[in-house]
Amino acid sequence: MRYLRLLALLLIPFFVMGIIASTAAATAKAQGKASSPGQATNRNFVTSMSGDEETPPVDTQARGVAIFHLSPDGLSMDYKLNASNIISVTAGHIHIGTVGVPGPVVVPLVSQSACTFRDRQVRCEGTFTAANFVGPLAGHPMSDLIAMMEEGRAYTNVHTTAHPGGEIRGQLGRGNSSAAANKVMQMAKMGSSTDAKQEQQSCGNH
Ligand SMILES: [Cu+2]
Repeated sequence: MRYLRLLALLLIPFFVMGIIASTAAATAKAQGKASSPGQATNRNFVTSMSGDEETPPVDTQARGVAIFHLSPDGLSMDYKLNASNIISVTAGHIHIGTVGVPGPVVVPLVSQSACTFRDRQVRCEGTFTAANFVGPLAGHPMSDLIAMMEEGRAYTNVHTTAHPGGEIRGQLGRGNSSAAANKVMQMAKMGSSTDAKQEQQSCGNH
């Protein structure tokens, strides 16, 4: 329960964005049906990060969440990344790699301009496009990243001075997204009844 409470605290700032995102996603979904059936249907990606998912696993109390929302035109991605119980954060990324497999960095998420660092916490917020892709994704379109995120071939992580290879990690993917999204919804129920109602409605659309 302590972990859940911590997660709830981490997640509360995401709810507003989540509601906007789910509304936008529902709208886009409705529009997408009529116009372009080949369009990606997943517009929201959520993952929770812990030391257990790192390779090799890291024994740490640090936890984090990352939420991504694809723009209606499919070209840019808004994200939020929060982590707590963490010190000396050096970097945070989207990497390519399936569960249990480390892989190359493709999108940097943590920077001085995108993040605020304080009191064992880091909070980041930003937007990226395909122009920000690095490593093996450089020069590729956003749709390639979406495919990787949907197919469980991408993860987020946060690096620290103590764990340069990554202290916490969370796999992105359909299974993980819905598991994490369910957690978000549970937190929403605990945190605010209004938020919970809206979250539940949007969850019913999936
Ligand atoms: Cu990384």
